[in-house]
Amino acid sequence: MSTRRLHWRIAGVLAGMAGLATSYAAATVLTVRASPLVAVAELVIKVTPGSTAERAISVLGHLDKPVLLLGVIVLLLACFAWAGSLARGGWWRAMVVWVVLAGVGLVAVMSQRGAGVVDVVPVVVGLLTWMSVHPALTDALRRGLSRPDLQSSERRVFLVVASVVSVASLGIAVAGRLASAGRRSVETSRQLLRIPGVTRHSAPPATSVGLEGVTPWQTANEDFYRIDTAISVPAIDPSDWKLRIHGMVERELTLTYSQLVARELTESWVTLNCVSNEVGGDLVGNARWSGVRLAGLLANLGVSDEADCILQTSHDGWTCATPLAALTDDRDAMLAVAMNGQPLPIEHGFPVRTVVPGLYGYVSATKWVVDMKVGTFADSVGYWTTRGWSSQGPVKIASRIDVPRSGDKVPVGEVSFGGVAWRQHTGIEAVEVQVDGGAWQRAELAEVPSVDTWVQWSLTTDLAEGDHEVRVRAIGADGETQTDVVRAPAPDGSTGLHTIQVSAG
Ligand SMILES: Nc1nc2c(c(=O)[nH]1)N[C@H]1C(S)=C(S)[C@@H](COP(=O)(O)O)O[C@H]1N2
Ligand SMILES: [Mo]
Repeated sequence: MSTRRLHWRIAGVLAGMAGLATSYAAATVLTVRASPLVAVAELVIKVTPGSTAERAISVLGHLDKPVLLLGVIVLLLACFAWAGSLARGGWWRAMVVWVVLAGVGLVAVMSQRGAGVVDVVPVVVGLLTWMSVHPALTDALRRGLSRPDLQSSERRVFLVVASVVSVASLGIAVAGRLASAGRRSVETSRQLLRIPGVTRHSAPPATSVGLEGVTPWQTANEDFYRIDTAISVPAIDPSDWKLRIHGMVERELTLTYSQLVARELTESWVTLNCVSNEVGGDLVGNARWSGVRLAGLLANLGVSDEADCILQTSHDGWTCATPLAALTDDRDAMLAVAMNGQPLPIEHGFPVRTVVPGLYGYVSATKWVVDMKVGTFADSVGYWTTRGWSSQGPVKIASRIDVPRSGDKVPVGEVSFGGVAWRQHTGIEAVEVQVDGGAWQRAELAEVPSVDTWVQWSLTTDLAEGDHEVRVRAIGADGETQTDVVRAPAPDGSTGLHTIQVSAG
């Protein structure tokens, strides 16, 4: 191989490594996950047939993951070198390789459980690095293309650029690692944390209607929807956490984490949902929360009779105003410290968040909560309320068809439909299903431990051959029937009936 060819390959490899370094730094600073590279390795595991994976594990023992990661890296280096030599024939040839590699990375990160928009950022950062660093590296080489060999000045420029890129990549990777050291140490203390009184409970069997395809009644932490305005999630060590409760109270209270968890813990199943959820959407989840009831905490503070809300502030400056009544009545509004028997995941508010049954998250469920100011709605305005959302956010009655999926083909004859319905803190009395505008048929309901959770429903009905439209509606324990009037999520929650199309044949 001529030294020139080698130069082109080295340029590809260095550009590739630079992209890996910046995407690693972005991932470690912005997300709670490993870099896209690790996501690719995990994707390989996912798509490997079970028997092959088992054989690999039995041959390699516990080294299976490092070996796999190494394999991915070697393969990538080969791709980088290949992109480098392709660039000789025109810069766009290499671009195709970079874009395809980024596409693989994108598929990998999005196939991770609970992946969101932030997980895309490291992939984009890596791609932009490839697309900008690679031409910079090959600039000097390209000028020498028409001659049999590089001039010494071109060689020098290439070496300088290559060194700068190498050092900068290493520096960026190390800086990312240092910048995220705080969060990694918080994650370590989270994993070591044992909170007395927090128990692990799986869903009571009676909560399931036993129909495959219906969303599990209990949502696993990894599958729980996530909504927040944090670009980089706050990492707060429990030993640094404090909550100040002040405002229209006779006695202010500042609580440390150990003082909080030393109080009596309450555990309850609560379904949380987002006001942005569209009809039929999945921004809703049900977990068992452990925490300290706010009613008990507030009872000792001498809250003023004139107060009607609490303005909550999170560590990252997000705010919401919550009606005082919902925090002091008989419901289990709490400062939650655990979710499904585990200390709160960092992205769900570690170490402490608020959970209020019956209210949308945007007016109640403050993650990383650090401040509560007792006051009035007249002078307390939360983050979303200044952006066109209503100041009050009670959860609206809703229902959803999970199975079959819209567009599915189903057999002629008996077909089972199933899904979930919710009306937190009021409860669901009945769920009804309508086929092709016919009579409303009552579905069967599973059992629920309280009125604060969603309930699974199922209904088996006969379908004739052909296309059908199926709708669902819920009826609350207060007699309210879910409206078919279609309204968008803003300003206080969507309405309308979830409707699907199936074809029997
Ligand atoms: N600190 C903080 N807390 C927040 C938010 C936020 O942006 N920042 N979003 C709220 C909204 S709109 C919802 S729906 C819930 C979502 O909680 P989850 O991400 O644990 O599901 O958190 C609420 N708490
Ligand atoms: Mo939300």
